Amino acid sequence: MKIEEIELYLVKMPLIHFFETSFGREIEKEFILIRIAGNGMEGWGEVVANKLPLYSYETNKTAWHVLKDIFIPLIFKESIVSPEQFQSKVSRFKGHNMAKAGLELGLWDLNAKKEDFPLWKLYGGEKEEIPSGVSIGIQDSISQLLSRIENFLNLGYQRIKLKIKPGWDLEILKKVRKDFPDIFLSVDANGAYSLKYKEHLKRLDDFNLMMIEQPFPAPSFWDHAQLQKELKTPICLDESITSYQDVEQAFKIGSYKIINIKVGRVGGIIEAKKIHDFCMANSIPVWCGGMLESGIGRAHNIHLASLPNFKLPNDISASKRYYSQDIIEPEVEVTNKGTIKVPQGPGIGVTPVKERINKIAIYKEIFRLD
Ligand code: OSB
Ligand code: MG
Repeated sequence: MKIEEIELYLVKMPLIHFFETSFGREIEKEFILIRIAGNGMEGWGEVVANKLPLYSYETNKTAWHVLKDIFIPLIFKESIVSPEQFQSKVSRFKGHNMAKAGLELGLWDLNAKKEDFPLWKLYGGEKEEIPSGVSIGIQDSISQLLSRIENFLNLGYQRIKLKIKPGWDLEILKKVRKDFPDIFLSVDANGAYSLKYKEHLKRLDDFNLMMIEQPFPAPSFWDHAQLQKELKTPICLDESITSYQDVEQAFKIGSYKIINIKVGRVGGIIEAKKIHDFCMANSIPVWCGGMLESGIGRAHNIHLASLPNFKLPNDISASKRYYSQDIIEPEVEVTNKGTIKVPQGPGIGVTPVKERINKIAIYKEIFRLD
């Protein structure tokens, strides 16, 4: 097989409902799609960077730059075809994990299609359905929050995750627990606190939470370990973990009890699997995080989440929880048991709809083997 063509799309999709975290409110999602063509087949990847460097330092422009000027020319020059070859050539370049992951995902999809295998089989996945949770942003009022929780529970979601920050934490949790005493509940601070809040954060133990995700800014390994020593609620790291090495270092000092794996944040599936395997060997459960992906990125996440140590509900929800119309067919659906079926067709197992992608594209560029 030869890679003949790589196309980048900068696209924009309005969110059905705003999504607010401790770092700000998003009303639309701007991201990059990658189409890789060779031997009459196509693989698709998604870059989960945003317009602004709020979640991490990467932006769509930094990703576009390294893709166009460094990684794509390298693929053509070195005749790279497989994800493994790709990683062996780009690992010397520091950072830019979301850009690397987007290309690697496209190569995985293309290679799996060539083998006529669904991705989950290539990865060693074992589940036919994965448990689905939902991440609920900061709302304008507590009554809006309570009614959103109720709606998602009625749709079957197995776990509710609430975004928190100072001023939107203990009070809302009291009210949520009053109305929903027994649900699987977790919170995500996106780094909104510091160790100065230690005593305040210890009160989270009163709410029977599955975890608190990323209380302190990345990486704060030592600070997280200090909090975990005094907190019964498990700490789950998200932003702090950008590689296998981070997972290993933070394990040694006890910074976490759970890991959220995002392919984009750690630079691809190969790194994600290393993290998965390390955590499995050390009895650390993992789950798959989300970046409000389109159906393409989400389909990739579903295959990854079929691996055996994805033991907790994932931030992978139905297409219509995010967007009025997704860009894949069939769209992602959640069963009334709160699960998502892992696609069985080759590659990502869903079909990107070109007309819809072209409609949401702001800018496109195509690169060819010459
Ligand atoms: O911290 O997990 C996060 C979305 C954007 C940026 C960061 C996060 C999130 C989510 C959404 O929580 C999860 C999803 O895609 O459903
Ligand atoms: Mg998070």
